[in-house]
Amino acid sequence: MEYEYIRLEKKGAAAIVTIDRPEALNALNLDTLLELDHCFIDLGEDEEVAVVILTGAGEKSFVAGADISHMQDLSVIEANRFARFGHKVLKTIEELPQPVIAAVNGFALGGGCEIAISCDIRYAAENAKFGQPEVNLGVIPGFGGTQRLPRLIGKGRANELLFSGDIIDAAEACRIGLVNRVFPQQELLEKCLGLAGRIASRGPLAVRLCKEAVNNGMEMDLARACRYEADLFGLCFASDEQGEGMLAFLEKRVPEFKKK
Ligand code: CO8
Repeated sequence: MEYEYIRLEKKGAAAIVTIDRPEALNALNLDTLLELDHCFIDLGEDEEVAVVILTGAGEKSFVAGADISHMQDLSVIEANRFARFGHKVLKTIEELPQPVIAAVNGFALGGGCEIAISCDIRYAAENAKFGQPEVNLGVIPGFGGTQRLPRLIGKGRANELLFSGDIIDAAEACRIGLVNRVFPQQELLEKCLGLAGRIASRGPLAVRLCKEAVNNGMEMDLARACRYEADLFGLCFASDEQGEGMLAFLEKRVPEFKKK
């Protein structure tokens, strides 16, 4: 499929998806969401891709939210449908078999903050800004902000951002656990690619099972989640990967993992 609002590029084992609507600070309209959905479904099937990096075009904005001009005249039914489709796309990203790193290179507001939160790891540029300003528009977040944000940073801190619509800088976002690390803008992609490279060199099945264990386990009570982890741990022993990883350790060499 030819994309109009996103770009897909591959660098080694990493795929870089860039949301590319700089004229609207990369705001998410329906077509952009449709393209993201299609692209991430394809990437999930792509055995050559070990890690995906999601970023925005330019140096000013990651994603400045859902497209307000698209939402302005929606009916109740259409708004509900738009929000549901947004949820579907973010779920596709969240449940992608491979890890997804958000390279937050500027504004991550509203739907932009929500799409970053649907990724597994967030690295931010020093100029990045985060917030859920929907209450300024007379609406609530519709792409999971009231749900994923409190799960990520805790209810009290999430409520403060959600009720006030305050915008916070990258350092504050890092302090409250909304982003993992902050880098100068020029280093952001390189740092994300560095992390992607380290992840890609590890046991590919083990990395995927870690993601499944964390995501699914967090929806269970601790006892069930630990049993689930034990099941996945056992599953590792059905793969060549565990044999090679442990043998390499005992032979004091770097393991040579096959692609998934
Ligand atoms: N939607 C559409 N266009 C946008 C958006 C947006 N979210 N953000 C920026 N733009 C456009 C501007 O309209 C402007 O276009 P033009 O040049 O044609 O006037 C262009 O991008 C540049 O923006 P600014 O001139 O405003 O740039 P500034 O540097 O002055 O300001 C800001 C940057 C602070 C990011 C400012 O643009 C802003 O406040 N944007 C809106 C941020 C926002 O409120 N985001 C949340 C949107 S709501 C949302 O995401 C809900 C998600 C769930 C939806 C559920 C479905 C029903």
